Amino acid sequence: MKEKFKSGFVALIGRPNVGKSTLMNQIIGQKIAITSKKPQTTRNKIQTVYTCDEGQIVFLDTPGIHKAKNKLGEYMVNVAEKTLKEVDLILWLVEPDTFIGAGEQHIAEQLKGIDVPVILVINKTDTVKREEILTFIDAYRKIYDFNEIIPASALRGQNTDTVVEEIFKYLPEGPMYYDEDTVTDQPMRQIVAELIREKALHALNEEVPHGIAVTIERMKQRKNAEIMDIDATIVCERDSHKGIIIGKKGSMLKKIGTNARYEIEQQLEMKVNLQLWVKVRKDWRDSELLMKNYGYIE
Ligand code: GDP
Ligand code: MG
Ligand code: K
Repeated sequence: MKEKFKSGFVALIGRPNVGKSTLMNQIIGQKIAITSKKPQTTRNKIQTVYTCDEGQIVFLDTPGIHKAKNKLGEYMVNVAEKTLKEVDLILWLVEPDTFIGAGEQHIAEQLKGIDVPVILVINKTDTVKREEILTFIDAYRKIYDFNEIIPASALRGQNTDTVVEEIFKYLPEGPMYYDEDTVTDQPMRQIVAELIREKALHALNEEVPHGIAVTIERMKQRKNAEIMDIDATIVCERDSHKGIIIGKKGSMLKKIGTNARYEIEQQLEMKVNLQLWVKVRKDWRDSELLMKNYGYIE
């Protein structure tokens, strides 16, 4: 007899850059959450949905839990903390290391007050020696009584199927929250904006770190044609940043646009005509009003 359908919400937590988005993309098999070498790439709570015969997992890609430095930081911490209490399971990603920093200790302390199963994934095990992995497991065992500890490589897809299996072990019987074709509840516009932001972060150097946002002014398919016209604006904090983003004779903006267009075309499966603009909004990260405009506050 077939077992009952299981379902639930899983919060992905962990320090910026540990590979949360990569793991989610690997499991879902499609690029939704953007990834980059720079920390704090994911600003929004992105829901991705994994459905199979056994059930359905709704992932919440929570921004990193860290100390807030400004309004945007505060918002991200709040989202993360609230999410933890409402989910069916917490999936905590860490780097393979025996040194457990104050940040991890802080998370472990927080988890002790929450009555939700916690699975620890020690990610990036492709970067360490096999025999070292046990020492990392032992170190993490000491700070929290995890339900499971799984070494994995999100990048290489090693043990990511085990992660999925173990999650199902802890999920309750439940309904199908989303139909089986759904992989995200993020509107396509937002995915497009995030892809452009990702390409900008990749192309720009440290001089323009996280002070950029992307807004989509227009996204419209041409009548009777497989062509999408997109007008988007990269918003930055300083005139000097604007110069860097545009580059010599527009070369940087062109590079960002070309890379973004290529990937948007893959996502939308149609030709894309992308027009990029750059605008300066001073201190937008500290302004609640501007954050509302850019979709970071509901
Ligand atoms: P997030 O901030 O936690 O969402 O981290 P990302 O998913 O954006 O990943 C940050 C960086 O780590 C990217 O450059 C990824 O390619 C890289 N990364 C993620 N998972 C792995 C892994 O298993 N092994 C290695 N070597 N790199 C990884
Ligand atoms: Mg991320
Ligand atoms: K707990």
